[in-house]
Amino acid sequence: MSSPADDAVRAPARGTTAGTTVDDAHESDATAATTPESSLAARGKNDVDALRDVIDALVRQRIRDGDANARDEPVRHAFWETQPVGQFSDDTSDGAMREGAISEARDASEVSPVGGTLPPGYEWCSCDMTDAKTQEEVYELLTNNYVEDDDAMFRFQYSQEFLKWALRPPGYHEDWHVGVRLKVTQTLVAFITGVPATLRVNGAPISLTEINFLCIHKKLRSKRIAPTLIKEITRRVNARDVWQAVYTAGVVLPKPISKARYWHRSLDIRKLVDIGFTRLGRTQTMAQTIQMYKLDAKPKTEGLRHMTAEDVPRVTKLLSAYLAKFAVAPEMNEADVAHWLLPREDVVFSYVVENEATKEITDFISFYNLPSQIIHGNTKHKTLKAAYAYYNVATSVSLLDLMQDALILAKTNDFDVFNALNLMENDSFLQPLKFGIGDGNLHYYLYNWRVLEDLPPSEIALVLT
Ligand code: MYA
Repeated sequence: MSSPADDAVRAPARGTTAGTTVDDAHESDATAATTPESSLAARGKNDVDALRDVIDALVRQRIRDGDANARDEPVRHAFWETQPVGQFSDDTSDGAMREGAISEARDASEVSPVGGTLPPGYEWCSCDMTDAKTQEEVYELLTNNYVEDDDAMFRFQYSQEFLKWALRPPGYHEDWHVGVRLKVTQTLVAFITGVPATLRVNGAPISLTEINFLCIHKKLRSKRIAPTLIKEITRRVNARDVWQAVYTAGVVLPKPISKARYWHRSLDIRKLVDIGFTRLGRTQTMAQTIQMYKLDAKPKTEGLRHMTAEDVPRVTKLLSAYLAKFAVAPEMNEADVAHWLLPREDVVFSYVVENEATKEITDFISFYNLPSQIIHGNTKHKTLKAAYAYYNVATSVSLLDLMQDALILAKTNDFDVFNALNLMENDSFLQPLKFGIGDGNLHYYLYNWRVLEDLPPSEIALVLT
């Protein structure tokens, strides 16, 4: 999950927040992002409070942007500077650096069979995600300690069904679901996961792991446990002869291959305003705003229906052909497509358009359900129900028309907001469909794989859960 903060909209997004105002959504100018300044203008605070908010927001923005900082000193990364990842100091201009692995693969049998050293009183475990008690423990840890927005108003709340889906794709390994427990009570206090995948990067297919759900209990923060967790999962992944990884984060680390942005499309504007996720534009009434976001009751695309198991081969074909267009994309076989894209109640929603005459699947819609807990308490609502655009392919209609239907389907399924990254061809529908730009970035990273040139988000076709 995940994109940065202002005072207008806050959504947890892998360590950052996302923001939009209703004004943003209908302005045609892409620079309509909520800025600290614009949020100041829109609020009725006194001058001192307002000024303090602006300064806070600017500081947060600089930190997120890894903009060295105001003193012109490079941000140091005691851990990340020791890892085989692209560094900000890399000079790729003279042809001395090659695209590809940074460190050579070793013999997997040389990998240490024992885990790294933890602080006294803690021990490593593998989390068996088929076990109901373990699922509950992981759920509890994440529900109370995972990604929040900068102002601690919302926190991701992955459901247990979602976690089972995200962590048990074909070929998954239980030992890549790494936990740390308190020895005495066996309480789970930290977590990081990897799942196997194949990612094509600038033409090279790489067998790697997708890393996700890095989480440390709030009481154990800032003790350098994260590097220990990362080294441990690296050891376990290397022991299975895998030497590369892909991951996303809101924070800036050495060194992103791409920077994407979240956009938000209001579906239940009244609730979004109520919970402080969005605020109304200065000149708009609630009635006007509801009208502006109104959607048709039913999708428009002829023949749109739920995806079924029978569609898997044809969806695999359609999706593979589409993903081939992008510089960075997963390679999915039929088993992967069946796992990741068949509908799962309250987890992933998928729809196809089948051509009556040819029986071909021509179009595909998918989004997943990732709610956030409302933790600020100034509302009767407990949960923000958010749909996240996943993989979408349009060939018989425009992507814009197809995504208009996706919004209708999300609304029908009772979602409050529809979120999408500006990946792939998503730019073509974001503004026309009244998405408002978030004010934070989601950075894409590769571990032990150098990419010579940064990629625009339109070249990234990987959506991680
Ligand atoms: S992104 C989601 C991250 N999770 C959250 O935001 C949940 C809430 N936050 C927390 O639980 C903690 O604050 C975390 C840090 C655990 C994030 N990715 O222990 P520390 C570096 C990578 O004192 P804490 C996701 O899940 C930081 O720059 N590194 O810090 C993808 C510093 O290093 P350096 C991060 O706050 C995860 C060091 O940790 C992140 O107590 C991909 C400080 O450690 C971050 N999101 O804990 C992981 N945040 O000094 C990498 C901070 O060098 C996988 N840090 O700057 C790499 C591939 C591994 C496999 C390879 C196989 C070949």
